[in-house]
Amino acid sequence: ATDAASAGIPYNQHKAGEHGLDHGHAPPQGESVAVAPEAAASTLSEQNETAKTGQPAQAGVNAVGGGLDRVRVDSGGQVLTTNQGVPVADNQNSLKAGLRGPALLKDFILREKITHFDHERIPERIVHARGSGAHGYFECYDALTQLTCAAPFAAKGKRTPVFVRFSTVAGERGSKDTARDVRGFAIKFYTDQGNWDLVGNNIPVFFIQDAMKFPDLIHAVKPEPHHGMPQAASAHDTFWDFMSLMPESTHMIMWAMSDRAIPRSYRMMQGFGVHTFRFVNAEGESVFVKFHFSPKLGTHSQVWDEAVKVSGADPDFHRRDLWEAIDAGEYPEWEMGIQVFDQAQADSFSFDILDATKIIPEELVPVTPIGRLVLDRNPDNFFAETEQVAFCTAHVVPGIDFTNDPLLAGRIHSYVDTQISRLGGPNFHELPINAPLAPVHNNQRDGMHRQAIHRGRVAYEPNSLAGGCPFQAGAKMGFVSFPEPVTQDEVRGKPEKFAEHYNQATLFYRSQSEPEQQHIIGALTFELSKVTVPAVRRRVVAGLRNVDETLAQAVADGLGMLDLPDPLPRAIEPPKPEVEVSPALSLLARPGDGSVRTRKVALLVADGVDGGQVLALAKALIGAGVVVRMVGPHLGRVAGGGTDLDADASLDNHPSTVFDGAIVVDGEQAAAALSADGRALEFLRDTYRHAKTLMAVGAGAKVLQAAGIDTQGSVDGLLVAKTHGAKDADTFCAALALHRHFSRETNPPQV
Ligand code: HDD
Repeated sequence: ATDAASAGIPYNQHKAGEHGLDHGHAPPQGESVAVAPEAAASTLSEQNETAKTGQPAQAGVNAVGGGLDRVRVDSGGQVLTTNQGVPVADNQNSLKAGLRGPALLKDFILREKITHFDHERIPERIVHARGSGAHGYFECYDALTQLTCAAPFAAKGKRTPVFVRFSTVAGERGSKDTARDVRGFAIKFYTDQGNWDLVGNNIPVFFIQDAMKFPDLIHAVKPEPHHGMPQAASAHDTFWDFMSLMPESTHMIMWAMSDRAIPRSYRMMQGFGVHTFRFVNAEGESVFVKFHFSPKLGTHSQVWDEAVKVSGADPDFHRRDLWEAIDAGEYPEWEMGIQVFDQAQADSFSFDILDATKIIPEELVPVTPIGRLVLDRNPDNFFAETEQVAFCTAHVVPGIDFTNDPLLAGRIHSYVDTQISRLGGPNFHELPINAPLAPVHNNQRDGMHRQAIHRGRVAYEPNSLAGGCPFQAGAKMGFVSFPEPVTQDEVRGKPEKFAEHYNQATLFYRSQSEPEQQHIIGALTFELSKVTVPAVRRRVVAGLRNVDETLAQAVADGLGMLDLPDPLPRAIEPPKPEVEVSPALSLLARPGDGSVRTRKVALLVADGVDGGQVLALAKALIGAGVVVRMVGPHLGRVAGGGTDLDADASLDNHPSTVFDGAIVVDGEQAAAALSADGRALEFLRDTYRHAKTLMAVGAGAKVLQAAGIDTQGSVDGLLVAKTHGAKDADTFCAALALHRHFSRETNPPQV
């Protein structure tokens, strides 16, 4: 070997061949190759997507980018090095005593590489482990200085950079996106007065009233400890056992069993701060405030059967959806709104505003729009940003303050605490994604992984040796807690109004549309059907009787219960609720802006399809902002009667569940081929069953018929045209904009 080396011959002449070095596929040694920026930045599918929605991604336009630039690493044109910056000559082979001899301990290059790899993983979040994030900004509509001195609301048009992370709660880091679960909606505002974290959910209430019960709640919903099942699911005994014994969870259960818990997209769900917070203005005056975020695209959900199937077809469904939309320049946007009320109003409500299991109906306190939240940049690196971002409810800024909500109190402790073990020490605020844009000056020192290099010999205050710096900001500039008077005895207990658990569960259920109510019944029936202990099922149904008798009866019927259990005893006589029905609680209240942008549509193709028709439809749909895929029996060329097509998805790799609608165009031969293909039939059946828009042109209708779909009658969202017309795409888009056609649903499904 030594001879070969000195003669300039590679140690293993065949190794290079394996790596393709002699096929011209690999970059030359010792140099870099220029990579086009698009190729470096995007995956093929993203480029494809971008091309399809017709808008290029805007690169790097984000204010937080400035702060992060300092730590961004771009290896283009750079030589490979160790962590000490030593250039590495050979990244293929470890150092050995002879080609077939033992590896050497002194191979610091191998050891550094393996050691680092061995420690790549950090503990996942104890809850909300699975999530996806993006950068953006909040833009204030008008100054809110009369209500708050918080920096984001200081001036009309003011923009504050944000990082937002969406998540599921129960599943582990690698679990599916489409589990039935609450979604986290956590926003880090990098304000010029420091970071404000609003750590909310897509549901405005919570399961429990007091942080004391949080570990119990999470232990009940997480996989059962003896066998570690089920993953990312609440449909199991321990969850429902706990729920049935905690009547305060009833309201939240209604939301969690509704379509809210299976959103179509993170971009199509609401966000809520959940707790009552305080706004405090420069004069020290305070009002109560609840935070709301409403998506511009409207609130839309999946149906359960679809969510189950998507979890197999694309476990990253929501992550991909968010990434691709932002990458395509289709920036998701929410309108931020507030409910503002004072102490006198709070005292007058039949419920307690410190109780996180209660909403304040919009009929009592309307939501006032105050700005917009826009996400316009994907992270550069998932781990560095989305995984390491640390949201803490304790992070508030002057102008925002807490209330005495006992759930919030526990949270103020928990989030900072959890980051210390998750991110390895108390300096997690120095990680670039967590570092405020506002300067940080204090006398906290040292700890694991300290980045800042503090100068001088003074690390205490008061001091004279450093001129008294850093000095106290004082009440004019600094954070001052709202001086809420406290006069009572220390007790463990709850206020009286906390004992009423059913009024708002009833309000929620009765405010849903008929299909939404059916979905809640279906979800409860499904979840409880997975519960193996009959007494637990009965106890849940007993609780439901306090919500709505027809709901309880329908669930009992679905579970094959012969008789209804007695209703659970109530702790107090329910007060008369202020509001009996609140239309705002239905998802249908927010249909969105009527646009079909970023909706995904499949054009089913096979040899013999009318290629000209496919292209005309595709062009018109893309023009409307739809993301179009040609789905064939296989990828690649499809004979299209003079206009050949290039199928960019297959019936195997893109089942119907990843689309919002489907079209089968004309072409006898193609229709025959698709009618004989079980995958195509399943595709259409699922599209129909999941209440999505479905169109057939000419012979395409035969494929629908072969799938058992009646094309004769008039069915919502089922469009059948004898011949292709110029208006087809418009008709399809009008139906697509409605998202779903629930009038088609039957129990059990007929298709
Ligand atoms: Fe929590 C994470 C939302 C109650 C303790 N929570 C976490 C995240 C969200 C929420 C969105 C993920 C943040 C991210 O993306 O990194 N949590 C809520 C909401 C609650 C709530 C809306 C009720 C209104 N949480 C709650 C309580 C406690 C916690 C009562 C404990 C007493 N939550 C945590 C935590 C987590 C967390 C253990 C896990 C990872 C993390 O904080 O950073 O501290």
